[in-house]
Amino acid sequence: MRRSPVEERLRRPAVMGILNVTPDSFSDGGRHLDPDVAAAAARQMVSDGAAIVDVGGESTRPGSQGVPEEVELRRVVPVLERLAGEVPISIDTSKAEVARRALELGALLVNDVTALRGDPALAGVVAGSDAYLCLMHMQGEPRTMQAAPTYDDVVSEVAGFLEERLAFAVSAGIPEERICLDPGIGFGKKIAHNLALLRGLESILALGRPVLVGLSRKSVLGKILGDPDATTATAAASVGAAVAAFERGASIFRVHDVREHVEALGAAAAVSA
Ligand code: HH2
Repeated sequence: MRRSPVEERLRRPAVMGILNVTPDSFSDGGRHLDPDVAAAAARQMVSDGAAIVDVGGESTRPGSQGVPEEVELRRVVPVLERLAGEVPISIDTSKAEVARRALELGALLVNDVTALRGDPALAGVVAGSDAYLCLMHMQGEPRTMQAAPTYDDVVSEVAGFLEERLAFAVSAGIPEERICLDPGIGFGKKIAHNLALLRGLESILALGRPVLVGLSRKSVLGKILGDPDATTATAAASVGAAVAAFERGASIFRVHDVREHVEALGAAAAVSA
């Protein structure tokens, strides 16, 4: 099958619901460890208006260590089996084998926070399928990324990185029209870096691909609102930031609170139409 471009399948603004099947994710860790509970949560997200549900079996929160492939598979496969053919799925993984199993079970999109740098076999798995791909920017790795993020010019460095990873993915045989790009909010970035990237989203959009943003409940939003020790943020703060990103051109919004984002982005889209 020849898949339509990302922007046709995930029309702007598209909401991607977050389903972490992990004990330790920063916001919803431990809530979806029972596969039946996880599958029910995914179905609810779709009925709340999510265009796709991003299933992940490994936390990438600051300080996290990563988990072996068998653990990630054990967490996500039972959920994917329950949702196969029913709920549009994105698999949040950087491991080729996890992506391969998820695609076999009908996943539409591979969301790789390492932008094809984590597992050398992943590009081939995506190229050999008709999946969509999200390439995200991260400075460093989750274990250490928030220790001392530094940039000379964060916007041009992130845009340059994404341009290079896009070219790499295309050279590996993944059609450009199936790829979306993500500045990686909170991944090796201080508050000012995250804000600069959102204000400068135009430079990433100039690469010609739809932009996905993950702002939902991230500590940067809690910090902006005055709590220097925040580790998370409210749905209201998340929605406000998502609408601002939408107005700057973002297309896909990775969120925990699906209904709130669907309504807010729907209203924002109607106003700006
Ligand atoms: N953020 C997280 C995980 N995956 N993928 C993309 N493309 N963009 C993001 O911003 C992004 C992502 C981190 O959030 P979460 O999944 O809620 O937490 P954890 O990594 O602790 O599981």
